[in-house]
Formats: sequence, structure tokens, C-alpha cells
Amino acid sequence: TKGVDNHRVSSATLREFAITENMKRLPKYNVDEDFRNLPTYTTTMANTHHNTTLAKKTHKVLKLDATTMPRNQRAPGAGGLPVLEQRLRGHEKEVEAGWERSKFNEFVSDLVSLERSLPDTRPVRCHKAKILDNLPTTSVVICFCEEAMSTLLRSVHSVINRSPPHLLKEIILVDDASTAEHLKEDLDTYISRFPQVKLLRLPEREGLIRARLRGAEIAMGEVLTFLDSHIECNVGWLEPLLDRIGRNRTTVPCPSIDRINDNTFGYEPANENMRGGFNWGMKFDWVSLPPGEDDRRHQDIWSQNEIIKSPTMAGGLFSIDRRFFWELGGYDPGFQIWGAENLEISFKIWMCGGSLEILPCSRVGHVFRRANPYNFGDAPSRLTVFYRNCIRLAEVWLDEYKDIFYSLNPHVENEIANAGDVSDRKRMRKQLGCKSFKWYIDHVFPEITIPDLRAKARGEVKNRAMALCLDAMYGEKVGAYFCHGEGGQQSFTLRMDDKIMLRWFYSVCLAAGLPVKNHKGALLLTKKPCTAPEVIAWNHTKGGPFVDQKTGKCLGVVNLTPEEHLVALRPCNQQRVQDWTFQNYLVD
Ligand code: UD2
Ligand code: MN
Repeated sequence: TKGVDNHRVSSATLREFAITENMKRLPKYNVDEDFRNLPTYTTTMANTHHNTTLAKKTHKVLKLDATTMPRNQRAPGAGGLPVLEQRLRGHEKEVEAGWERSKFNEFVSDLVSLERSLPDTRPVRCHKAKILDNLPTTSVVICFCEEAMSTLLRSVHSVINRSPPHLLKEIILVDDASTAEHLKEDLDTYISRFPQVKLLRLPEREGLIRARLRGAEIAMGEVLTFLDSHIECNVGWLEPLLDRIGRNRTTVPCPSIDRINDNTFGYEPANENMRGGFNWGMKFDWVSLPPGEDDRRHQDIWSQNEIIKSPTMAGGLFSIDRRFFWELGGYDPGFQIWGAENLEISFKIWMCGGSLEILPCSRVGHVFRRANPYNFGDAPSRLTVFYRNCIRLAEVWLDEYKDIFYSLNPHVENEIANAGDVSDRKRMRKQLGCKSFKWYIDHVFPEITIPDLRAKARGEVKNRAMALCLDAMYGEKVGAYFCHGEGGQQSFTLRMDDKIMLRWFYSVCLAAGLPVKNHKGALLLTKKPCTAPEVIAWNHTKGGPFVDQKTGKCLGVVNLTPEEHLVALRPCNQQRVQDWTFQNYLVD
């Protein structure tokens, strides 16, 4: 057990070092008392006499770690508690500026210690998890673009403080051409004292996918561990990940992702009964565990550290054998900025001989943001970038299933010409001899709905006379807005049963709602499950009005204010303002 001793000594030394440096160099960022005078990281010998074949190789048990106990209860955010509102009083301007810059509450993040304690969110059963004695080493790759200093440094500190040093080969920070001043000399100075932290500055903006590739290219650990730049690794996070790869190099484990509240920085445990899925808009989705997986998981605790087999990963946080990553061809370097790489690697892992898992005994917190603090390069919008990446993904990996993606997202087709050449990636897939996408659906994600592609029309629904598009909006109402051409809330399906459905995966349809004040005979449209009695079946011919089969009324726009246009059932007026055109008509 040389490794354990090793770890004990250097872990404590490093921690002290981090604290001293931290306090000396950047007084603006806080370190509370949490990490002072801690008992050393505890690993103990487990019962070595299980008569399983694994028992020979495994004898370590992780104890719940003392680093999770808040030392200074009053330090903001200590123990993962939310920072109280009263701390913001009198700082409204700074708070607002922080949100503007980072798209989370940066002012609050700056108040929280870079080395705060966290609640141990692992299920208690994880006490019993057995970890291989001989774990592979890892390089941790963290890419960042315009990240706030405090979240970036807290990510780094949490990796250093909560990873056994002999397993942490290095931390590679990849600066994706950030322009923010604080990420220049200040950052250099701060990290220059951590021998295990390397900083790779990219001269030009590459986007997160190529930035990760650049980091992975220089990595020397046996395993690559990718993390976002606004995370906090929790106690014992690393060992279970490396353990899974140590047992099988084609296993790709992800930690369970806890939530760091973007406003209060409170640390909130993840829902344990979810795994990764996706929908036909090629978006990652959390889905509940199918019953079989739930049972299997609870029976396998002893031999398998309670793992959840997952069809996909969220994308940001996972470990993978370095050679296996390159054998799979890494990421598609044609992916720009953000998106789709998470599904690419998920599909590839399963289809090309590996497997993907979520480990509830490995916990990492992540700040989920509602917007991005960085720009999207020359692309017209975040969505355009995403669609182009999705096209590459669909063309290379989806086989005949790509038709589902295109038919349900007709607006995407405008971008096909801009998505670049994928013949290299196709060749690579062939050389790898990967299984079909049908195999993946049948064996890995049979729960996904394969939608009925038959429909009368699909896509944007345009009112030419008013230059407006039907817009599902959020909430109850349905409106008409300028046409943004990006699908989403402006994408509809005219089903074979003549109902208009929102996009395709919601099974929500347009229905008659409440009367409109001051507009005689008008009923506002609303949204209901497609089977509800209020749902309207329409008579419609290409470019003409939508006529309610029951009442004979027409779909029309109600201008409540010059900006707010809602749609309603109104008496038909035979005027062009009641004519609508679907983007694609599929039957004549
Ligand atoms: C999720 C993933 C993220 C990635 C993304 C899809 C989690 C927790 N996060 O979105 O890792 O898989 O889905 O692509 O699963 N970055 C750059 N250069 C850029 C843009 C971003 O280096 O041009 C960095 C950014 O600073 C961050 C990371 O890449 O550290 C991921 O970006 P994000 O946090 O904006 O993505 P997120 O969490 O919304
Ligand atoms: Mn993120």
C-alpha cells in the first residue's frame, strides 16, 4: 500500500501550500478555515476476506472524508450552503455587473472560499465500494473561455485538494483565447506555484471541442479526465472513475453531476435516478432509469461500485483511457465552439466497443448557466453553430435515423451546406468497424420514441401578409412573432389527424382557450395534450386559412399591443391576414 502512504504525506503538504499561496497572492479571493488542521485524508484497509475473485486486487475502502466538514461555519458558502441574500445588500451594481460578465452570480462566487468544504453527497452505500489498489494516473483537462477567476480557481483547488496526488499526473488548463484581463498575468502568477498545473494558451479561438483536443494531445496521464471550468470536485470523486477504467479500459465513467446554484452557489445534490438520453433535436436530456437498470444497479453494489449504464453523457465531465480516446478518433475537429460533441462521443463509445456509465459514488458540482459568457465567433448565433455540429453528427453516426432528425427539424437543412466536409469522419468510422446506429438504439437506448414521420406538413408556419410566424412561446399562450428561422418554438407539425403539434416531442397540440376581451367571438389559442377535447382539428390547404372543423372559425392574430401578437380562433374574414403557409408540405 505504498500509494496510500504517499498520498497521505503529499496531500497534506500540497493543501497547506495551496492555502498559503492563495492568501498571499490574491487577497480578493477568500480562503476560509476549512482546510486548516485537518486530519489527513483517510483511506483504511477493508475486510480483505470476501471470497470473490476481485477481493485479491481490491482492499481499499474510502471513508467519508473529513474535508467535507465546515470548519468556519460562518464563511460564505461554507459546507456548500447558499450565500445569504443579505451579503449582497449595498452591492447591487457589482452583483449586476457580475451576472452580465459571467452569466452566474460572480459576486457571490467571489465571496465563497476557493477551498470551501462541501456536503458529502455520495449515497451512504459508497462506503462499501471497493477500489482497485493499482489505479491508473490521470491528466485533468479543463478548457475555459472568459471564465470568472473565482470559479476557475475553485475548480483547480478542488481538483488538487480532493485528488490523491499520486494519481493526478497534471492539470492542463486550456485558455481558449479568452480576452478577459484577469485571465492573463494574474492567472499565470497564481498557478505558477502549482507544479502540477500547466496552462496552454491557444492563440486563436478554437471552441471547446478543439480546445479539449489540444489539451488531450499534450496530456501524459494514462487516463484523460475532462472537466468544465466552473466545477467543484467533491470528496473521493476521482478514485471510482479511475477504478472503472482500471478494470476495463473501454469503460467511460462520468461522475454524478451535482448542481452549484448559479445565484447562491449553494451545493445541491443531483437526482440519483437519472441517466443520459437524447431527443431527436439532438439535444442531451436527463431521463429516468428504466426499471431493469434500477434493479441491476442495486444488486451490483458489491461487485460494481453501483454504476448506472448510460446511453449518453452530458458532455463536460468524464474520464476516458487516453489511448482509447484516440483510438476512437477523439472528437470531430470540425465541431465549432459548443455542442454535439457529447452525443458524438457517447454514440461512438457504445457503437465502437466501449460502454458509458454514471457513478453515483463520484460527485462533482457544476454551475449550470442559462447563457454563455463567451461569443460564438463569426456564426450568426449559438443555434446555428449547434445545428451545423448536429449535421456533422447525424451524417457520420445516425445512418438511416438521420431522416428523423432532418424531418423533425426542417430549419436545420438550411445549414447543411455550411456544415463542412465529413468524409474523413465517415472513413474513420468504417475503419473502426463500429456497429450501426440501429444496434445502439435497440441495445442501449430502446426507451427512445421513434416518432411517426408521417405528417401533412411541418416546420415554420408563416403569415405572409403580416410577416409573422406562429410561435409557441413559453407558458399558456400562443403568439405570432417575427420569423427567426431557427425552428424551436416556431416549429410545428400538422399531423395526419389534422391537429397542430408543437415541434414533435412534446405531444402537445394547439387548443381553444379563453375568450379575448374586446374582441368579439375570439378565443385565445392555448396548449393541451394532443388527446384533450379542446384540441382543434383544422381544415387547411397550402397557403390558405386554418379552419376549425368544429366551429368553422379561423386562425387569426389578435394585436393586444403593438408588440404583443397572440393567436386566436376568430370569425373567418376571407382576407390574406388569415392565410398561413407551412414551411414543408408533405402531402398534396
Ligand atoms: C454542456 C457540458 C459542456 C459541453 C456542452 C456541449 C456539462 C456539465 N457541460 O454545456 O462540457 O459538453 O454541454 O458542448 O456537461 N469553453 C471553451 N471554449 C468555448 C466555449 C466554451 O473553452 O468556445 C469552455 C467553457 O469555459 C467551459 C466548457 O468549455 O469550461 C463548457 O462550456 P459551457 O460551460 O458553456 O457548457 P455547458 O456546461 O453549458
Ligand atoms: Mn459548464
